[in-house]
Amino acid sequence: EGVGPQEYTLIKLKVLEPKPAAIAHIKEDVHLVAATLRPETMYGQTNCYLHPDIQYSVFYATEKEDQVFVATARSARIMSYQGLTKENGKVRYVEGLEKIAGSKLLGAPLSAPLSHYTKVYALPMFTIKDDKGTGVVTSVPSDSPDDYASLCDIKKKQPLREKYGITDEMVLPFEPTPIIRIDGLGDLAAVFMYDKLKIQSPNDSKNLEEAKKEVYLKGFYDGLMLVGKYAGKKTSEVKKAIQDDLFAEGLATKYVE
Ligand code: A2H
Repeated sequence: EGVGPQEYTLIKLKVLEPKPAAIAHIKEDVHLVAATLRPETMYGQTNCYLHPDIQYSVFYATEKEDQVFVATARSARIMSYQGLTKENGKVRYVEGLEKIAGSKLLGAPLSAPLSHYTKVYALPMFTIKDDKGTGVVTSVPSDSPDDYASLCDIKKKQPLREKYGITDEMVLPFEPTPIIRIDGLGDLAAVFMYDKLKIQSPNDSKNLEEAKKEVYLKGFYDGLMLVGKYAGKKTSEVKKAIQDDLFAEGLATKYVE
């Protein structure tokens, strides 16, 4: 980390109806854009995370400005230098929405590319950093201990759901999907390590670090795809192909920072 440029895949999670009140008037398709290093895990998306207290920007994307993206202002500026907005180096915001707190977008129904759930929801995550990626993190609890820890937390805490207007239907039906098999860690590697280390909270950073070390390294190279077009192949072999498929269908775009 911190050494040279990091290349991410930006996954476009389209906001479905009913849209949150603050963005309901927007005519163009609105997408939460999540930065991931693991496009091959997108089959396992169960939700998307926003930090309730981070300020996001709502801005026009593409040459034609026929789409709207939601991401931090910092990442929007970077995107504008990578051909993702109409004018190089310029971000045009949707009027009045240069800044909006993540909390105002929580509970939004979303379409998550490749997920087996046809509709997922925007949920709160408190460990999101505002200076990395887009500040939007798509959640794959089968293969990310951080994502699983936050999902468990929201499932456990009814008052937390209530505080952010999250209904039970937006959380309780969603379970980690077996998408990648890892030798010694099974088909739900993040869940396996979470249980093994008896992790109780998204703030248990020491144990989460250990869980991530195990899951990420093995998952990145030697994971066996269990689902989708490339089932039976290794994660390291299919990452690029899955990324290209997402690009070709307009469901993702490249982002470097
Ligand atoms: B990854 P790196 Cl299944 N704050 O995507 C906190 N975490 C963030 C973030 C932010 N602002 N922006 C992106 N991320 C997460 C999938 C995934 C990811 C899996 C397994 C490992 C993994 C599903 N979430 O990342 O510090 C995103 O989660 C392993 C590191 O730039 C993104 O990829 O290396 C990853 O962290 C980028 O972290």
